[in-house]
Amino acid sequence: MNRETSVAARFRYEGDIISIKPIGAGHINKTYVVETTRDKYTLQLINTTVFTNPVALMENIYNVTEFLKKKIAERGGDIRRETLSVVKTKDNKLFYVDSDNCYWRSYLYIDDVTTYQQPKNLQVVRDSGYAFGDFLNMLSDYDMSTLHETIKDFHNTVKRFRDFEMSVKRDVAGRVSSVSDEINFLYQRKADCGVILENIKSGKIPLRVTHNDTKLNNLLFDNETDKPICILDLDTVMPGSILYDYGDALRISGSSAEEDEENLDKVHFVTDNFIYFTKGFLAAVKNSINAVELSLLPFSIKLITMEIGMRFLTDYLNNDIYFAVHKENHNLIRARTQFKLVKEMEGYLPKMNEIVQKMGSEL
Ligand code: GN1
Ligand code: MG
Repeated sequence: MNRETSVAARFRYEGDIISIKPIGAGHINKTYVVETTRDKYTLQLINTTVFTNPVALMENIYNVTEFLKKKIAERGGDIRRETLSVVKTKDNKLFYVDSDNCYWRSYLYIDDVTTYQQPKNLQVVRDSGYAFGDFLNMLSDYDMSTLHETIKDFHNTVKRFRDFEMSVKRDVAGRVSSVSDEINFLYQRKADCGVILENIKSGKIPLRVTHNDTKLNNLLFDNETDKPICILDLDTVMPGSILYDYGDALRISGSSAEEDEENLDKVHFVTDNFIYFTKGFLAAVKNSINAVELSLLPFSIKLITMEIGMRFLTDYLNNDIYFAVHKENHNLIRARTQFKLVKEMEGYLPKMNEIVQKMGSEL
């Protein structure tokens, strides 16, 4: 019996296991789909280098998904398809720890769905804006004091900058001299890092329960309706700003190319996508967003794109120890696409601010 098969046997699955196949495009956890004679399940190996407290992590996910199920049931939705459902182990635990001290978890598999690495049209962009906003609404009355912080300072851009500076100083992989343009690019924008944090500190931006990893491919689209039905990857659901969710989503949904496109001539920030996503997002959060949040929407796209680019560059300098890499210079390639987007966003910022102000006045 191979490793995954013996792990799968520990979970409360209906029927006999037929196959276990790797799926997914995440950079952190390893994911498999398990097919049995009766059903399908997702089996995941939790990356405990990244999530150092998998017990707290699973507690968060279980509590949040149970909460979401209640909300979904109240509005007449399908609780098996509209949120993740944790499948417990045979001894009633939220995870299984194997003999190598690796942590595994499982969910019901949601079938007949599609994920997009890139939005295929403007309707998908708008619908995803609504879906991420709706997720924030559903969790707006979740007691955030009960959430564990699964990764400390996850969107603390100032701290991320310090980590970046440290990686430049240490230069463990001897790569610093070859990326001086990218390093300077970030130094020139150091002052941006504290903007959202300062507004949170002064109370102008409220903390809310946020997703914190709103990549388009974390959204499942129903094959029948082509509408988003479920948000995945709840590992980083924590107190945060809605600007993180909005900005991170447009980092991907606003780009003309994939995150690791090597030809930078193909990488552009698409302003139509910005408009459609924002329309969808604001339709969902119009009753809760405040004026400061609204005014910082365009800036947040730039800031989060810069932050993730900075994390890719930092990992490149640290010898690729955090994000899974699949080719040479993968993290550097990813960093460069992010910086290309940041540059274009900067050119569009005045216009984007104008558009958002207009949309805000029409809410
Ligand atoms: C990681 O897990 P995945 O691949 O959806 C990362 C995000 C980054 C993203 C960049 C826990 O997301 O923060 O934005 O890669 N997740 C974690 O693509 O670090
Ligand atoms: Mg993730």
